[in-house]
Order: sequence, then structure tokens, then C-alpha cells
Amino acid sequence: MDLDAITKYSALHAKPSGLILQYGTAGFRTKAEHLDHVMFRMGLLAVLRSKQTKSTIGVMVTASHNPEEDNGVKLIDPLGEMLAPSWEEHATCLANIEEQDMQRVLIDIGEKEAVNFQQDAFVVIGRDTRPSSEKLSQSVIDGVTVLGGQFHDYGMLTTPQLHYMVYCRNTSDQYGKATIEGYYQKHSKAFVELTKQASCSGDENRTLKIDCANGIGALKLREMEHYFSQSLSVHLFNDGTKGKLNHLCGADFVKSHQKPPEGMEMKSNERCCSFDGDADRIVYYYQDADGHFHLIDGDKIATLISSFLKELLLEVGESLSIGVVQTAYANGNSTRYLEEVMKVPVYCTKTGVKHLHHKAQEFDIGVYFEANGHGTVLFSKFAEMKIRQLAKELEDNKRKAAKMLENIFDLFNQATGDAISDMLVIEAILALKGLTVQQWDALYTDIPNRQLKVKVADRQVISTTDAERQAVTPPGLQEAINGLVKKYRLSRAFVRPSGTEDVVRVYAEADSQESANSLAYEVSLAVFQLAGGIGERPQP
Ligand code: G16
Repeated sequence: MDLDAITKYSALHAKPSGLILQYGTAGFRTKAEHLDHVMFRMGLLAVLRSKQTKSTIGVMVTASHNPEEDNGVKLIDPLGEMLAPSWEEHATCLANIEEQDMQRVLIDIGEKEAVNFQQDAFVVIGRDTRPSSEKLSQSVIDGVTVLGGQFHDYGMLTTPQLHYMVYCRNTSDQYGKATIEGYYQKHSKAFVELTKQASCSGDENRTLKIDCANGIGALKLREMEHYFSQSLSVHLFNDGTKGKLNHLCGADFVKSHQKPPEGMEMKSNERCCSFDGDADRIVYYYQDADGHFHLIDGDKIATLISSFLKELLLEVGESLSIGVVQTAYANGNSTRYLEEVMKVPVYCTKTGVKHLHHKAQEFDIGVYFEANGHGTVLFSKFAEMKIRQLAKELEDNKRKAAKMLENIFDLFNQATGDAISDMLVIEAILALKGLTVQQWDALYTDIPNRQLKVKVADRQVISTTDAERQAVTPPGLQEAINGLVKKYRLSRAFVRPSGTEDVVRVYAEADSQESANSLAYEVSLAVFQLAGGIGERPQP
């Protein structure tokens, strides 16, 4: 390790004094102008992680659903997963130390993690379309090279595409080819194969309107669409040619405001969906003949997918275990439907794909989706082997079902939730089952709900337990929430500090939209009063 070079380069990526940042739900996120030093230091850390694991590590420069002015960075572990928790601690430590402590901390991490400094290191880098991303990804490259790491810069990619690249590279391309064409070909082939089996394929309904949040999803879909256009035609809106990233559009906007994005031409009963800024989330929706907006969120996506998988398993006569993983934001009626009607075990974890992903790995087939539309389906090695074997050995209808399972396995991104691959799976299932978006929506009715954000001086004063459903601190907050919840029928509410934005999130459900709105407002007020609210008081 050339300590002098590190000191010299580190000074070129100086940390603003007094700035403290935390590796949050999906890495570091804040205003882009505060992130240069963090990027450089994450380049250093990625090299250490790569040396330790003897694997390729990914560094993605994105702030996903956050406003365009923000940016962020996260590291991707060898199997395309989120960074291991002990390394998140190193990341936070490294991001916050002063320049003069840099050498000591790097050596400390090296010793604690038994890093062999002679080992080669390889890092792959991707970035979203934010104006700040190119320069920030250059700072990552500076960090990688000063520690002697090799790198490949993929340039602009969706976040799930970089996860895919990391996974491919560390499995010697067995999972797929670690190129953008490799990604397009693998997913499109599985999708086209699947939809060939649908009786209504080629019908004029196989058109989908997609709001791309003015982000990377538009660029990548344009490159990819000709690979699958024989089975689906996509009509892109908010493709970044005019509007601002995530502004009044995208999956986060649609889910939290429960209304259509701006810039989308919706006709009644047309199937539409929204990606977020880095294309790792998707929600569907439509407007009925009376002009009412209907949101089909991650919970309903999980329900559609798990019911289809169950049907296929029944058809092939195989009893692989299926589990569904949700978070506290899952609508109460989705959990009830999955457990009571579909008889699928459901588990609740803390917010953040990293938590859901690990729980989902406990099943042969683990379906995980956050209500905000972030999710995928994981297949165990045993399930993959079994499915491939059945697809070869079975006959007639059973073979057809096993083939579908095999294509679905190939279509789901096994590294992380992926809006493009999820969209193709959903479109295939709707085509295969001949379901309209309205029929899908009618599986169950959501309990009316509302999400709000509250600004507080320090959101870390709120700590939670029970998969974030109960507040432990500040004192009195949970009691206040309990008292408010009792005032409404079929109600539930919780609060938690966001790990991506400087806000406290409030979620409430109740028997009517008015009650859900009113409960969310009252809980917001309690947060404002008891947790040090700043700025404007919450308004009803
Ligand atoms: C990220 C995470 C998601 C999480 C979301 C909101 O999404 O990947 O798992 O649900 O942040 O997290 P929080 O409520 O802590 O702010 P994205 O799409 O922004 O990367």
C-alpha cells in the first residue's frame, strides 16, 4: 500500500469539515456536492473488499428515487448482493474520519478483515443519469487506482444491471455474460420463450406504457426493446428528454402520492407502470372509466407472482417451499390474502432490500417485495437444479409448466430487485393467464393508507424494534401512536427514520381514506412534537 500516494490523493478529495454521514438503507445519500470524498473513499474500500473476498466488487453511483440534486453510492458484494453489515460499519467509519487518520483506518480495516494487500483487486463501476454522477464516479476510480486496484467502468447502467454484472463476473459467466448485451439477451430470451406459450400473445393488448422517471431506465429500455418487441411493445414516457429526474414522476412519486405521474397520457383501463430513477423499483396502475386511479404496488406484484409460481409447482407436482417476505409497509390486506387465501407463509423484515433478500434466501423459492415496488424472486441452488431437471424429464403439460418455471428463473434478476426484469415477468404472467390489469387489481382490496414525511433536527432520535413496527425512542412516542391508532377502525400506524432521506417516515392504515389521512396527520404531529420537529408543522 503506497501510503504517501493515498495521503496525496485524499487531499484532492477533501472531506468538508464537520460532515457526518451514515451508510444507510442503500449506501450513502445526500446532496451531491458533499459526496466527493465519500466516493474516493468508497473506491478505496471496494479495493479492500475485493482483496479480502478475492472477487469483483461493484460500486454504483446513484441516489435512486431521491431528487436530482442528491447523489449516493453503494458497494455491491460478490454475489451481486448488498454489502455485508460489518463492512457497512467500515464504510461509515472511513467516510467520516479526518484526513490525518486515513492511513491508520485503512490499516485497521485491513487487519480486522485479514486483507492480503498483495492480492489483486477488481472493481466494476456504474452510474445513473444525474448530472453529478460522471464526476463522482471518476472520484471512485481515483480511490480504486490509488490502492492499486484494476477496474472496469460500465458508464451509465441501471443499478440492477450493475448487480447483475458483479454476479456474472464472480460466477465465471455461468449466470450470464457480464456485458450489457449479455443482460439484454438473457432476459429477453427467457421472456420471449415464456410468452410464446400464451394464447393471446401478439394481441393488441400487449402494449405497455412506462413512466421512466426521467432516468436511466428509458435509455436502457430503448437499447433493449428490439430484443423483445415481438412479444411486447413498450411506449416510454418521462424519458429524460425534457423533465427532471424523479420530479412529479417515477415509482416513488406514484406510490407515495397515489396518483399518476405527470407527463403520461393515460386512457381509461390502460395498463401503465412507473420505474424509479435507477430502475430498481416498479409499480403498476390504471385509471378506470370513471377516472379513478388504481395503484398496483409491490404487494400486489408479490401476490400475482407467488400465485402463479404456486400454480406451476402444483402442475409439475413438486413441493418446493415458497415464502413471501414483506416489510411493515405491506398493506394489511395483502398479508391476509397471502396467508389466508393463498396459504403462503409471510415474513416481515426491516425496510431495505438487504434485509428482505437474506430472509428470502431461506426458502427454495423466496418472493420478496417492498410495497414501494422493490423486489425479486430468489431460487435456491436446489430449486434451480430441480426445475431444470423437470423441464427435461417431464412430458406434455407438466413439461410445459416446468419449462415456464425454468424461464421465470432465468428472467428474475437473482442479485437484486430489477424493474426491467420484474416488468417482463409481470407482462408474461398477465399474458399467460389472460388477465387484465383490472382482474389483477381485484385479487384483494387495499386497506386505505397514507404515507407522510416529517422533518426533525436529528432523525436518529427515533429508534425502532419489531421490524420497525414499534418506536423505542423517544420516550412517549409509541404510547402516543397507540392512543391515536385506537381512535380509528381497522387501523395501524408506525414511524421510522428514513435511511435514504433526511426525514422521518410515517405510515398509517384505516378503514377509510379520510381516516388513514387523519391518522397519518395526527401521528406526524406527535413525531413533530416528541422527536424535535423542525420547519413547518405538519398540516392536516
Ligand atoms: C432504497 C432501498 C429500499 C428502500 C428505500 C427507502 O430504495 O433500496 O429497500 O425501501 O430506499 O428506504 P428508506 O425508507 O429507508 O428511505 P431506492 O429505490 O431509493 O434505492
